[in-house]
Amino acid sequence: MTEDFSLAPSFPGVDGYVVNQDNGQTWNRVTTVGASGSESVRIINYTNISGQIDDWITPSYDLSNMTGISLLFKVANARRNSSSTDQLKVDYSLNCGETWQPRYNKSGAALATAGVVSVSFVPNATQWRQETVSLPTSVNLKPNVRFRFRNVSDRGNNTYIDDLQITGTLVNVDEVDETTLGYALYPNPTSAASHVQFKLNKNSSVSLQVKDLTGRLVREVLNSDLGAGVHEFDIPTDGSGIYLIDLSVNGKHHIRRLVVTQD
Ligand SMILES: [Ca+2]
Ligand SMILES: [Ca+2]
Repeated sequence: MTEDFSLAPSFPGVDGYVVNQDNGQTWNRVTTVGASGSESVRIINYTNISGQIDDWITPSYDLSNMTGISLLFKVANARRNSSSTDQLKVDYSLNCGETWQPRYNKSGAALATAGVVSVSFVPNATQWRQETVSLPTSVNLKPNVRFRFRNVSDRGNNTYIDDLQITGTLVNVDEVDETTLGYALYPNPTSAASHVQFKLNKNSSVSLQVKDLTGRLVREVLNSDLGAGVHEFDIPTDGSGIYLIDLSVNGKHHIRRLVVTQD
């Protein structure tokens, strides 16, 4: 998904909002300049009040089918003078903004893309910088992720944001099913019996088979219809070696390797 702010409803977004404590300068969508097209999001620090904090809380994004997630955006900023320290921070929240985790924080020369500009800054095409903010694995597969763009003004010069993008690896349906399934195999490695646990959200046709590495059936533990809920089965030992524990739910196979070490 990419947001180029070309359409008016894109900012602050359907369930996004702006926090502007002093009711003065704050984040706004502009239609006069952008890294893409002629639209972007801007805060005018040039006439802002030093120390003021303004937040844009983005809409919530459904990342329940994505892993290895990064937030990308383009930024443009100039310093009013060589001591200006306007700041841009980006945080994320997995609980609708109850708590925020910091992920990006630049100010002064590190934030600037155009050096020192003594008039109210408007970027040209070469004065945008691509930013890539990688997100931790705790964000993977989360259905409700918000970002907070926080401007802390030093009454320096203007900051612009454009081309907000969330990238990652789309996981296939099987993997999402597997997360729901909560397929656990423990202990592993084991010297004795092992256990399989999983959860069904509806009545399902289930088989549980122990196979060797060539895929040959060693033992069938289960082959029946099971109801919704958590199920647990013992896997008896069949001697030292590596086994494939094949849990099939309604024809979809979920395979784990089990290492057995016996004296
Ligand atoms: Ca403000
Ligand atoms: Ca744009």
